[in-house]
Amino acid sequence: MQIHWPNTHFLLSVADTRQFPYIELPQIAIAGHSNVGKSTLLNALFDRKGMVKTSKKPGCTRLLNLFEVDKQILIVDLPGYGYARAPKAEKYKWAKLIDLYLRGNTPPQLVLLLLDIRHGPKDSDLQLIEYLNEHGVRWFPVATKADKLTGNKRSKRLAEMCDAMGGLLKPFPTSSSSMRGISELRALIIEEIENQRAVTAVAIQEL
Ligand SMILES: Nc1nc2c(ncn2[C@@H]2O[C@H](COP(=O)(O)OP(=O)(O)OP(=O)(O)O)[C@@H](O)[C@H]2O)c(=O)[nH]1
Ligand SMILES: [Mg+2]
Repeated sequence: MQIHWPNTHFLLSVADTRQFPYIELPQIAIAGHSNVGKSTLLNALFDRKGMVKTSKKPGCTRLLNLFEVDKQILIVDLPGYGYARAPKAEKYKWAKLIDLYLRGNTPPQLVLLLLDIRHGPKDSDLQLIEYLNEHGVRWFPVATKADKLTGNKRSKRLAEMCDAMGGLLKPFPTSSSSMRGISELRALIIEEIENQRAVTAVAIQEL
């Protein structure tokens, strides 16, 4: 079944978590290294080319960008980390913003961790995974730019990436160029939200 999200709107950009609005919607955050393809993947998910600003130069997204999908989901595009040429003060500011957001009053239900299929997880990705595990934030790996590898190489790389991240979660391959895996990723997000809703309903019944 093809899932589409025709009613997607950009809500606002937030430079400081204190500006984060109170919105009672399940929230999915998109995290990853600078230039991994976060904004491009969002445009593919939303099926709207220019909605999220993309760039050939790394370090383009420096704010939390909020999008509302079908009045059902809040998607937060996080600033990319690990851009080697960024000034130290800037890197610190990004890390602080992500930290305050993930541990704040409005944490996401799931973080989609995007990894370039050509490079696999870098140290900065592994650090984020450790941070998410320590703080009990659910995450799921998504491999981007799957069009850059073919057949066997792609499967082998996905298995290697899985091993490098502890062997439990196999990255979900996507390509914003060929649209491979995009509809399936929408389905995965919806399934995650429905499962979480069911868990919450049971927990409320048991109170
Ligand atoms: N071949 C290919 N290129 C892609 C794909 N997704 C993104 N790119 C390219 O990768 C570059 C970076 O994409 P962005 O979406 O701006 O990356 P980002 O992760 O949002 O980067 P920051 O905002 O700097 O953190 C651009 O040149 C994109 O065209 C893909 O699926 N396949
Ligand atoms: Mg971006």
